[in-house]
Amino acid sequence: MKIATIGLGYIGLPTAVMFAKHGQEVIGFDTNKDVIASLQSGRIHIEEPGLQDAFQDVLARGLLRPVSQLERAQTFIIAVPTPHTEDHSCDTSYIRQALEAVIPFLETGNTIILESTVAPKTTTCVIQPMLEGAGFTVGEDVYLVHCPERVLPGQIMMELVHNNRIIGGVTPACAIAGKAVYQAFVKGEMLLTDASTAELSKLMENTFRDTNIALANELAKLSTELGINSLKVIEMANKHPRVNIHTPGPGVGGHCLAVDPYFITTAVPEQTPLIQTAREVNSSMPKFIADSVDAITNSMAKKVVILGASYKGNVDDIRESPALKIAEHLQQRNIEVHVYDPHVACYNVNPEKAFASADMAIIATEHDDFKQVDTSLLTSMAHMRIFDTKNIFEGDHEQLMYITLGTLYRYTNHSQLQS
Ligand code: SAJ
Repeated sequence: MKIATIGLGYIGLPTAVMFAKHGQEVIGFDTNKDVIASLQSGRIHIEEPGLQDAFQDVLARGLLRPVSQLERAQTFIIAVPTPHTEDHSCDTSYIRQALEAVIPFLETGNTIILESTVAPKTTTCVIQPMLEGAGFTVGEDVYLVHCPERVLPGQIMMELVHNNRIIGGVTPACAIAGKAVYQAFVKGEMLLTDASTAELSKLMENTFRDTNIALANELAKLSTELGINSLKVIEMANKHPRVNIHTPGPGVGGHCLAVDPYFITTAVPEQTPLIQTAREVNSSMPKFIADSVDAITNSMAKKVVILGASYKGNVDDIRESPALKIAEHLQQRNIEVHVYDPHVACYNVNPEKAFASADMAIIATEHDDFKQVDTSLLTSMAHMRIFDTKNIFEGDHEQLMYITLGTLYRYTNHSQLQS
């Protein structure tokens, strides 16, 4: 089978590699010429464990060709970004452009798969009319499927193979065509359904997580006011066999949890008060962290080092990162802020400079690198304080003031956090 993947980002590239690794002829297309040039020279442009080696192998064997000009293929997989517009609704411009690029190469019998996360009904109300406008009858001439990606950055290569896969066909024949494509490597269950159910299932998975994290973040705030350790509360409550409260933190970032719930709320605003409130709670966390810095230091902090720029641990992705929002809040208070992140090139600054004379270090991202901090860096600080919003620090120092979201109440007067 010849497969063309359109969009070679965090999802499209690993997907292309995986098909090639399983013996399919794959072309990878991207409109970004720098990405194609880098891939053609053998270098991937994103950080993902295991991807570079797998990519080099299929490139060398001629199974995957990065191209800047599309060609005919049997299957076209669209994995381009679906950013949110100013009002947070789903911006379909990249998927529409991708489909326009595909249409001239389409032939009877081809399968078009949309992997990008989209608002409910996008496949049938946006994509299907474009194909029909080009003269194809979906379900007869060509097969249209929404097959949302569900992999977790950091373990994409494993999850692509082993996760269950939702295969949403516009017609039952489309779903069967989609299954035939993914059975090249998917070992998880393949769940055949219609396209709209697939779209909303994907959105609700991330909305479930976002809402649960909002509950944990609200718990962290209310426990700080009550003088109770929220992390201990979660530990206790989660011993119940049917309870799984997620973990509080500096907010929710990335291009999934912080974005997908809005695709639902903007589609049906009247019916989504809970989802909207959860988003507000999570979006309030960077300011809560900045307020906490003021409360802990009696608004005396002049310099703060933020450990981590990416939205989660051990990845280089800074999209919607709460760490960078904390930095903005602190800067607005005239605090000198240094963001240090060894995983993100533009924040891989000199740690000595970042720590020197700092009044506090905030662990905002759970990189393994931050489980320990060199004693020389700690002792170079003006005040040896670590505010560990991720509860990962394993080091110690007799002069260290170590604060988590669970123990924050010991270091603050709650009235300072009520703004
Ligand atoms: N976070 C918390 N507390 C938690 C868990 C996460 O504050 O208990 C924060 C993280 O720090 C991060 C954000 O939430 O800022 C999102 O992280 P994540 O690890 O939950 O998820 P993503 O965005 O990297 O990946 C999610 C996954 N979705 C689910 O687990 C339902 C992944 O499977 C999806 O493929 C991905 O979204 C996507 O592309 O939609």
